[in-house]
Order: sequence, then C-alpha cells, then structure tokens
Amino acid sequence: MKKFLGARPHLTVFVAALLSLAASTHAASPADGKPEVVKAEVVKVDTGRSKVTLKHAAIKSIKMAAMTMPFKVKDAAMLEALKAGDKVIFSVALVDDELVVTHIQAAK
Ligand SMILES: [Cu+2]
Repeated sequence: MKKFLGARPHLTVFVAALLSLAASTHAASPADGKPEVVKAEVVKVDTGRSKVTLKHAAIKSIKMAAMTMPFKVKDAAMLEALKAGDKVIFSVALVDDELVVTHIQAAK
C-alpha cells in the first residue's frame, strides 16, 4: 500500500504533461483525437508566403463560423496542386496561437 501511494505523484505529473502537450499541439482536434476535416473552396493561393485563402465551412472544434480567411500552411509544397476555385477538404491545428493548415486535398 505504501509503495502504491508513493507512485501516485509521478502518475499525476505524467498525466498533466500529456494533457498540456495535447492542449498545445492539438487544440483544433475534437475529443476523439483525429483532426477535424473541414470543407472549403480555394479563393487565393500564395505559395511564396505559404498562405492560402479559403472560403471555409464552420470549424466546430475551434468554434469558428463559416467565412473566407487566409491560413498559413505547414509546408508551401502543400499548395502546389491547388488553384482558386478548387473544392478542398482541410484540417487546421493551433501552433503558437496561430492556425496552421496541416492537411489539404481536393474534395472528392
Ligand atoms: Cu475562419
């Protein structure tokens, strides 16, 4: 019993570390851990600045209504196959208080 109680603080620290990690890197993910996939239409592609302007549907996981806005993308190469007018699906994550597109592809 003594041994068990002694181990508990370590478990608490471990769980707290996991929670803070999840909060900082996956804030835009729903509870199941999978990134939310959002529908959008490409309005403008700016490969040089790694930005894409999207007319996006509501993003429930971050409580954002549907709107047209620019997003930073994780990697400019993600924009190579995209052009204005394309219908896409994408996922975003909150990185250093900034929304970053982590995945984007043509909608089927
Ligand atoms: Cu928005």
